[in-house]
Amino acid sequence: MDIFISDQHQQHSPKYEFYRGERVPCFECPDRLNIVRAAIEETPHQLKNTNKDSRQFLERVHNANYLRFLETAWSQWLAIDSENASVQPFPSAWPVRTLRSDIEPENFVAKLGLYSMDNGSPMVEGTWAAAKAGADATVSAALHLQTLIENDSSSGVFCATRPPGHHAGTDFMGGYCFVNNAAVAAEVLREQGHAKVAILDVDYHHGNGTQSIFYERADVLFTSLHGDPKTEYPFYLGHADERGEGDGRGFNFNYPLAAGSSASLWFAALEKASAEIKQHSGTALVVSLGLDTYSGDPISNFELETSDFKLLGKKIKQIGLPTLFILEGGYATDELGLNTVQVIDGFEQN
Ligand code: OKP
Ligand code: ZN
Repeated sequence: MDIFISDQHQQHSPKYEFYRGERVPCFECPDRLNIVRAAIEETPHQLKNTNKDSRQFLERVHNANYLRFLETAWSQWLAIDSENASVQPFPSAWPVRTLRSDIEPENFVAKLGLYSMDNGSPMVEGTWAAAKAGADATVSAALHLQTLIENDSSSGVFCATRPPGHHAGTDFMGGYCFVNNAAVAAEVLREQGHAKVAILDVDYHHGNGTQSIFYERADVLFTSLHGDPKTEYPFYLGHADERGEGDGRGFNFNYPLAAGSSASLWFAALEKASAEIKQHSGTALVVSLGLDTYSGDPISNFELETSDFKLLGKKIKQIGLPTLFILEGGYATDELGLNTVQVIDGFEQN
């Protein structure tokens, strides 16, 4: 399988996030992708160039005000005080019910709240460069998949990027995510002539951003297995009764599972999601591949073991569509490389 790894991800290296009331070292860290890269370099899989420009696709997925904010956030932060260079900004106020989100405030922290769903996306000077490079890698991978499809409809391509993307919506960041790479990938495949693209999100956390971006569209099917939002992040989306709206009605499928669910329950839900995808006559599949379903993940609570990731790759292959894997979460850093390679091997070994 050909592999794309974002080469600018290390520029996004925040020190802290908030966790259970404390400031702790970030779970979403550069070592994650360094370890994935090292594991892939031990395999015969080829590393490809990630240099396509994602701009036009980012503009389809995200609104202009939000993209402008992301691009200029760091200079706005420094403009408040040059000593902010060594400080991470965090939002502290949000325009929830009854408050107005139609006027962009001038205050930087107020803007940060307007464009965030939580305080969980720490930002540093290189965040935009890393997020943009991740989207560039995604576009490069999606276009490459298209060239492979012309020869072999069962092809797969893997794109390893960070920060992840699936919590980011049209005009907000959240949960470590700034730009929605899976949505960018789906838009590229649509433009390449796929009338219907399916997304399968297997990250532990519901892909609220991806769901919301396509919620009223019939051309992109969204399916997701995840920890039940009644107890698990992102809490406010991801329930089974969310089936899409307007043109998108019937094109959204959530399979929430109780925290602590076994691997066999998880694979049973995967069968259901796969059946929906097969029924929808899509011609390409984007997998939001979170590996935080691993039993050893420090912030998640499913029970998949390393060998289960090989089975996951095999099951995804059996869906029978050209497949683009996009890395999302996975915070058991030491095992992330091995678990990633298992998915790739499982997909290839059919
Ligand atoms: C991102 B992805 C917030 C701490 C909790 C939420 C987890 C984000 C997971 N201050 N963070 O889906 O793996
Ligand atoms: Zn996750």
